[in-house]
Amino acid sequence: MRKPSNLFNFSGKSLDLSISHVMGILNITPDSFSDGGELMSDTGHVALTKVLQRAETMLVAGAAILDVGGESTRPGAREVSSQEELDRVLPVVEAINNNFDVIISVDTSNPELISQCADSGAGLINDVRALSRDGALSAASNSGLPVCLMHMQGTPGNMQEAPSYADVIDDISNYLASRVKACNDAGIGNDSIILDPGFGFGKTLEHNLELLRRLDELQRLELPVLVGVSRKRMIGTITGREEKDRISGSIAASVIGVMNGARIVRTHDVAETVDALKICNEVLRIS
Ligand code: 7PJ
Repeated sequence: MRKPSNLFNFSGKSLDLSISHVMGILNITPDSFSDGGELMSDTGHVALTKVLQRAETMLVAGAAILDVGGESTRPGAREVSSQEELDRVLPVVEAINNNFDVIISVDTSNPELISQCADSGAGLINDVRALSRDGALSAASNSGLPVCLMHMQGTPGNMQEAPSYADVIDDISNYLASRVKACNDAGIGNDSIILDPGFGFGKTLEHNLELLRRLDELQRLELPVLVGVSRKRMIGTITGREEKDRISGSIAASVIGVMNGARIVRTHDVAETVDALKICNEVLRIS
């Protein structure tokens, strides 16, 4: 029996979240975790032609969403000014929107960018700080866009120093529930919220593994779940591989995430992940 479809509306473009989908990562930064600098020119400007080529490759490979980010959350990364982030991200969102029919997610915590990205064609605000910056909630609410709320313990600068939880799932779901409430109070309804436990953001390897093992418990919040494990340190620690060689490990973790309820997988490696999720989707189709 087929599961009933479950359409989620990304600013006019809908996606059936009864099955899983791939979100391709487009980092417009000189210093991101694993692909920093690839989409910038030698002079530090956005290389739009390269971005559009990468976007097209991801779309042909089956990405449903493209996630555009201009701030590196790598521990110790240089902070970008608000204007610098806008200058990196908005032209890319506009160019993708003008050239392709795809849901564009903007990976940002910056209220200014949150306010402006809808006009450029964004369909989702993806905030690793769960709209906690001053002005972010109201900016998101005013934009009318759906949001992805991610859990992080600490800040990118200190989050890996000594992460600690009473119970990793309870603590994260309590935090996410409090952010959902804050969104609701600001006028963002549950039909516009996606949740993400934030793999690697203030978590030890053991925390990340327990999170993956027990991810289905996040279903208690009754909202779609997104996971991002792509090429992260947890994959490198287990496999002993450098970032570019973590594709198989990342896919294994993503598949576990989807089998435990995740419906969007954020990844650098779209083609490989799309194939893996096709298997998951067929297996999950029979209920
Ligand atoms: C995530 C993200 C994640 C969501 C980054 C990296 C670090 N957004 N942005 N979830 N990670 N929603 O790609 O390794 O896990 S930046």
